[in-house]
Amino acid sequence: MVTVLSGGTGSPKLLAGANSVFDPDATTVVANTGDDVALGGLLVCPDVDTVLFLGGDELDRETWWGIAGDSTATHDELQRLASAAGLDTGPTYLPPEAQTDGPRWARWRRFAGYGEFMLIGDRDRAIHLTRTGLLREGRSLTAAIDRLTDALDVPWTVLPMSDDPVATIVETPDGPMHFQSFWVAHDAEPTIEDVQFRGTDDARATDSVLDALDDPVVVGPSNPVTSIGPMLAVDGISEALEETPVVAVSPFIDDEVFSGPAAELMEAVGYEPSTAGVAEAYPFADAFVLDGRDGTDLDRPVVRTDTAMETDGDAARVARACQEALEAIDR
Ligand code: FO1
Ligand code: CA
Repeated sequence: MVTVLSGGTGSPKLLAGANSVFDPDATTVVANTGDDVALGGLLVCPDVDTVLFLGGDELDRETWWGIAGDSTATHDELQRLASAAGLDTGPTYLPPEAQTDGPRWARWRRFAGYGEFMLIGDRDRAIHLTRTGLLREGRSLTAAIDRLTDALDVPWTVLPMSDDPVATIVETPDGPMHFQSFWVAHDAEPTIEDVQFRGTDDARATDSVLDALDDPVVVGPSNPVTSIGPMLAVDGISEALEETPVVAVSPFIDDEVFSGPAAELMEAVGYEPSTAGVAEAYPFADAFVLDGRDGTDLDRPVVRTDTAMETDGDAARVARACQEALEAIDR
């Protein structure tokens, strides 16, 4: 049994080749929901969905989000109508005080305005409609995602980190921005002053997540701040990670990041943007998988391999290194 903590790109890339190493029937993926966004009354869960589409063999592997070959007729028509009607196409992030009414699942991540600042494909939208319908009927996010996992024939168990709403907010000189606003609408350009996880005061890990964290854990090469950070801020998760063997794959080679804004985000919250900083951010990790070119000396066991993942074969190699590192952990 193994549990993989996953954000939107690094860990899904690892999962893409992991099935030859970790039996999918015995693999649970706990996905970040800090990036989730309520758009047009629908809950979009990007990191969960990347894992679902990957597992269901539907993922667009160019972007690592959305469904391959999806059409965009509804999105295009929404944009056309909004601008023809002279409506606000946003993104207009509602202030926190305006986020306490309405359904709890939408809290902290609701946007006003018509049109859509994120491109939602037609088949992708069917996922959001189904998920949101299940939530409106009163099911938990965990239960809704369980239905989608079945529908898409995903080989792993996929769990959201929490059933409670959490939103990653990036503080910038232009004010606080929801992560999707920062990432998609502002192209990750604003200076990052700080990162907050709104909602974590009241967010708890589900029993399913706590059960999954009884098994050995692999933290994929995700962004430690915005992919793994929200999980660590949810009550119960850090505590559970202290108690179980954990191996983490660094998303850096020394101080060179593989992709994305991890370096800027880590600096903003006070970590060195490097493998050493990742080790500091993960005090619960018992071993690390580092790239062969990474010269960082760590105080914990290290397995080195080529951690660049272009193909599923590369991912299988990194998964084998994770397994070797888990075996090296002295229990
Ligand atoms: N990323 C973009 O850069 N532009 C988009 O328009 C966009 C739409 C989108 C729709 C659904 C979805 O699940 C993901 C989407 N993403 C888009 C990716 C998303 O911003 C990222 O996957 C993450 O949240 C980072 O982990
Ligand atoms: Ca541990």
